[in-house]
Amino acid sequence: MTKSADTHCPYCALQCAMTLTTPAVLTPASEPGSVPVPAESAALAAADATLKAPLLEAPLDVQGRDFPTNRGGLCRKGWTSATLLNHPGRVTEPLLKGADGVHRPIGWDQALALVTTAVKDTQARYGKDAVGVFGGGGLTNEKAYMLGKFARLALGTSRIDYNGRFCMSSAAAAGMRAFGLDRGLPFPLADLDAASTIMMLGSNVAETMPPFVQHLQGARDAGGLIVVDPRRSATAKFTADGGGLHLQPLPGTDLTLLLGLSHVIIHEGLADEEFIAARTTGYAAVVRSVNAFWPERVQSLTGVPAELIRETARRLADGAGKGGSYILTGRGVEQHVDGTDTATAAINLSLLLGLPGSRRSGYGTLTGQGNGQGGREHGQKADQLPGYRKITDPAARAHMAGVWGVPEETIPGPGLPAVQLLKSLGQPGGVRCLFVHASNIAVASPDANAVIAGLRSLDFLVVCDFFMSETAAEADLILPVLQWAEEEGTLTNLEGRVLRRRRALQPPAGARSELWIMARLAEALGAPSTYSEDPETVFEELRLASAGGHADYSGIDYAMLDRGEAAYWPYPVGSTGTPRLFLDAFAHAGGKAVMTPVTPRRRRTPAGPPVGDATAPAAKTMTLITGRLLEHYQSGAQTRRVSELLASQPEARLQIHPAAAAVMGITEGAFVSVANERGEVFCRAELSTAIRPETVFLPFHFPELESANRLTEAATDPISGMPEFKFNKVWVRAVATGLQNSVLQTSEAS
Ligand SMILES: Nc1nc2c(c(=O)[nH]1)N[C@H]1C(S)=C(S)[C@@H](COP(=O)(O)OP(=O)(O)OC[C@H]3O[C@@H](n4cnc5c(=O)[nH]c(N)nc54)[C@H](O)[C@@H]3O)O[C@H]1N2
Ligand SMILES: Nc1nc2c(c(=O)[nH]1)N[C@H]1C(S)=C(S)[C@@H](COP(=O)(O)OP(=O)(O)OC[C@H]3O[C@@H](n4cnc5c(=O)[nH]c(N)nc54)[C@H](O)[C@@H]3O)O[C@H]1N2
Ligand SMILES: [Mo]
Repeated sequence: MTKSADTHCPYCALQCAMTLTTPAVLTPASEPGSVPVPAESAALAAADATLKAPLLEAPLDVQGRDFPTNRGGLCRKGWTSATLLNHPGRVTEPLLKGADGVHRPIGWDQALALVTTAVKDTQARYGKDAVGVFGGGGLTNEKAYMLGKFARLALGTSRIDYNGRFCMSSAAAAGMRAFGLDRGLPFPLADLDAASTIMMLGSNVAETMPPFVQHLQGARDAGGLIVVDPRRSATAKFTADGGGLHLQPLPGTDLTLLLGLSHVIIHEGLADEEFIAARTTGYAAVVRSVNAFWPERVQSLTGVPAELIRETARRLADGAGKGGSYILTGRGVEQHVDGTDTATAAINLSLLLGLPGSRRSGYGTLTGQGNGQGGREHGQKADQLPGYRKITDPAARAHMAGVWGVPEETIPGPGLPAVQLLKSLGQPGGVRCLFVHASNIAVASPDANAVIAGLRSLDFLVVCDFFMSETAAEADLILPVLQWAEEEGTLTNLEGRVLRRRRALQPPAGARSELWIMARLAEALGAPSTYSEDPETVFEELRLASAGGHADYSGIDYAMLDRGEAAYWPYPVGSTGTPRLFLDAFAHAGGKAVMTPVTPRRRRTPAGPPVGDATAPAAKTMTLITGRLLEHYQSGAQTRRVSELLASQPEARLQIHPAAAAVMGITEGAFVSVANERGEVFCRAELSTAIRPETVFLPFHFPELESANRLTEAATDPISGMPEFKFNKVWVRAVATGLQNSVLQTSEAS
């Protein structure tokens, strides 16, 4: 009998549907119960008894499954995802770091006792807030919800935030400001299929969500695909044959460009005045704010030709009157110190055109991580309680105190956003004991050298992971957890649709679910309220907790998700969910969208004098942008362990224009140094006319000497706390052959 399990990909927010099967060449998968269950896994064995499908055996085959977002398609990361389930490098026992710096296995009882002691000692000496928690947008809704509860009630700390701060926070803040609600796409992805015009700003879906591209095909064929990116990215190239447009601005000038587009819309009489009058406020102020941004001026500030700006504006207006127009933003425009204002300018433009709240047009932002959407709704943010409630709102606090059965004053106030939290590590008054769940902050955080120093200055670092990530390598204690195909739960995809993750495999004997870990620790710490280790029970609690909030899941249950019903939040009890938001009203009191005027601020000053070898024959200050390659996921903790992906992209390469490279004597494949006051990266150069000549690009998937985040600044957007990942000044130079050899030796030794 062929056994299979329907689930979704472990990686990005597209959450492609897939089916897992045990390859036929293997002996048939054993029935539940016949898998030897170690005594310590009693809880898991009990959970097995309730499994509806028999468990499979690794290795697993992965097949794409038909679903509205991926329509059977998967990318290379998805196809190879199951190879990590029984990877030899997997951490399968708690590991304690000895005085010699070597991690050695210990039992779970001892591990949990050590954590409990570390928490109690730290808090007795330095107060509750000296214990911190760093979460991740890859956690299921159940785990993200429980992590927020565990931090606030069991640890009693306000110091919890997560990697979504690096990812979605600016677009989320802009969405809240304009619409009163933040759901990445306020419409089903398949709505894009019929659109005439789609403008994508700072989003390279052809590499970051390959199956997404099929939804762009219609607009592309109609000549209506417009990509805004300082690089001729794979997505920008896709526009070419269809007669679409590629706007290639200077990095960090999108806000100005968007004001220019709004200027054309207003001055050419292309604005949807009826919509503006009926459904928005703030129009007059926006008109005033864009007056000074006529196309020729914007050309001089952004490098985008005035005629191209006019043409783009006209195509957006034209598309709105035909099959529909969509404006979509990605990390390229959001990961800036003015990311919230830039996303706001994109929303203002879309409101001028009357796109949001229409059935065939819209604005959206492309959520990134697997549960980037759900992970930002249920309380692992410093300022948030479940259901996308504000932790400072007395009514929200009273509601959660009721659900949790605790006095309201037990719930701490707001904590610190991620970058500030990381800056506080080991500092006086800062965090001294840190829990990390589902983030590789040593590689993925801005100013990574400073973050690594912060991690090393902690009294106690606990990392929950299934691999020895660069962050886990710094930990005093590593707790091995379950991978996607070994756990039950839910995730909320980029459309705000809640999906089921299903268990297909027995986890390795020594690994534990994070719900189990939190439940045991809460018990040991004498925490108030309850901490179930059963995902469905936790989801039932999350339903109550989210009821009445923005992200209301109260009408959703596992049974309906298992039947394949499409559940888009808000989904209050008695409703049928909300595939399309804002059709009748926006979420602000009064129902109108709020247009907030925004204007560019002065960028920070460039990097100082050259660092490193100042005697290099030719060196040049350039703008560094960072981002993604198709083959690797985020910090690379997972995909660098997939041999096929690593073979195809084994190392970081600096993308640089041949004209700029020539000035510095850099040839294809040459070894280069990329440096600024924060750090230095050594890698090979990849010459490409696809990038602007004053700009260089580095992927951030690689560690140590190739780690792009050694160069990024921990400067943040004042509203969202989002760091500046895509506009940093660096000094680029060729590295002499002798030095190259010594750098390579150091890197091999480390
Ligand atoms: N292969 C792969 N796929 C992924 C991920 C991954 O790590 N690898 N991660 C997932 C996650 S969490 C996320 S958030 C998404 C991110 O998905 P994307 O937003 O598509 O990813 P990035 O590569 O970070 O940035 C997109 C583009 O922004 C451009 N850019 C840089 N600076 C600027 C600028 O100033 N202005 C403009 N207009 N563009 C700029 C870059 O050149 C790049 O092509 O991908 C998800 N999917
Ligand atoms: N320079 C630069 N830096 C960036 C970005 C950029 O564009 N440029 N993008 C930023 C963005 S958008 C993001 S989202 C971040 C992401 O960067 P990270 O937060 O580092 O994300 P991952 O690499 O996915 O790290 C997840 C870690 O958790 C583990 N893990 C996976 N699932 C689970 C789970 O369920 N439980 C536990 N406990 N562990 C799990 C994985 O093995 C891995 O070690 O990077 C940010 N950093
Ligand atoms: Mo992200």
